[in-house]
Amino acid sequence: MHYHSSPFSLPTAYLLLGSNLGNRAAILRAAVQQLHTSAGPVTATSSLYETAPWGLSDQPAYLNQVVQLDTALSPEQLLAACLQTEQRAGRTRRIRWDARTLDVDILLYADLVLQTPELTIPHPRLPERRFALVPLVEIAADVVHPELGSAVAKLLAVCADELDVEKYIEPS
Ligand code: A4P
Ligand code: MG
Repeated sequence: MHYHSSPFSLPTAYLLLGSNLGNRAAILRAAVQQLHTSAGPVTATSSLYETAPWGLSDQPAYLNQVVQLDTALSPEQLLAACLQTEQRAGRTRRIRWDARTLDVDILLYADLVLQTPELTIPHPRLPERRFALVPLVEIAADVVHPELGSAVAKLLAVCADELDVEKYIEPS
């Protein structure tokens, strides 16, 4: 398969990490370490952001972070690595959009557009969510959304989401 990356470089993927249960910052830190080992070298991480819950509002605030990595895994293998990292953080699935110790979603995978029952890339709700766009733009403002043909900074500029997204300062 060919992903239009340069001949000697691995595809670059962007993952969104989210946690709203437990020691959220520690859970995200451990997840970045694990993904570095299981999915490929992490080449950039955004700040942590504290974000108001989107979808089901009656739940605690999230911490969200975007991670950039170079990966030798296929999209399906990368999803498996994401799910394994969630499981190690003690994720239990109850209802959609419910509180969770860790959620790891694939936002972008090089310039791939893919839709299967298990996996949609780019993440279908990325353009509607400031909690994903703000950290993504912090580290990769010029990356182009391959379906919409716009830089992610442009998607953020026109995003109608008004929920709070604030940089998170860890209590010392
Ligand atoms: N799946 C399909 N495409 C992808 C992809 N690009 N990346 C499938 C990851 N997974 C993908 O996910 C269900 C299945 O989606 C996966 O097994 C995979 O096969 P899930 O994590 O079990 O379910 P979920 O997360 O509860 O549901 P959903 O619809 O994926 O929710 P979202 O869109 O992930 O939203 N508010 C704030 N502030 N911050 C958040 O991080 N997150 C959510 C979850 C809701 N509200 C939030 C946040
Ligand atoms: Mg998910």
